[in-house]
Amino acid sequence: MSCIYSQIQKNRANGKKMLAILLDPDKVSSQKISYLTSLWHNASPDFIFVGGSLVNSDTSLTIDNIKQCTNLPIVLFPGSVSQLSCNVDALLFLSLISGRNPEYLIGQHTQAAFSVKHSGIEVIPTGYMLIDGGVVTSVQYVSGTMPIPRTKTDIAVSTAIAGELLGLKMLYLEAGSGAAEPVPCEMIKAIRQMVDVPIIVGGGLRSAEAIANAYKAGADMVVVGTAIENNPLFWHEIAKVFS
Ligand code: 1GP
Repeated sequence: MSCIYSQIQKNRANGKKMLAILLDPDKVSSQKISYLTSLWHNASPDFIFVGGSLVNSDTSLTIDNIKQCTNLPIVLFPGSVSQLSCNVDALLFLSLISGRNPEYLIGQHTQAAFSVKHSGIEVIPTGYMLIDGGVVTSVQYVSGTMPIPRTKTDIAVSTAIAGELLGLKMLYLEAGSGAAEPVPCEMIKAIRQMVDVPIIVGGGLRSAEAIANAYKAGADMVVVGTAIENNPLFWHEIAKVFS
């Protein structure tokens, strides 16, 4: 079963740009989920991502709350094995390929392997690349990895190519949640020219213009978290990009 990945590939082939809203279980109450989803009547995101660098709340409970409000596909975007939940449509099996911490390259994956295999959940092996977003983000601190400098496009492209050669099916270019600056468009563009797998871009996207620029540079999907968490009505801004 690879429904979500097939959908992503199909959308990409049709030139349809995709949007995921990231919900961090620590930051969204059931009331907030209900309010957010109530704004999606005329237009909705393509996917809901659930996860965070460090989550103390019950991820499964958040997923249950989301399911009570919407039928949109839910994709787990876990910061660690403790966030594993099988009641989702797909799992981004993330390998932090920009870093050199074995724990996030293979360690957490080994711990999760049996549970994931037995669950039958759709697994999408994804190369996760942390790019300097102008501030020290939670993912940088928690993963203990150094982001790729914003100006080092050559390193980012080499890393992306290596990820694709290793068989990873998507690349997630991440400036980190709440980043001061999103992933540079020149970097997205340069990676787009050299890899064929779908590219997701997230972190620090706070305006319709920034989202449109990421798409224009070659992102197939963008992920928005903080801007929507802070102001759910930002949704109407985002929707304009698609109208
Ligand atoms: C974080 O890319 C996501 O993993 C979303 O980032 O919270 O900055 O939108 P923001």
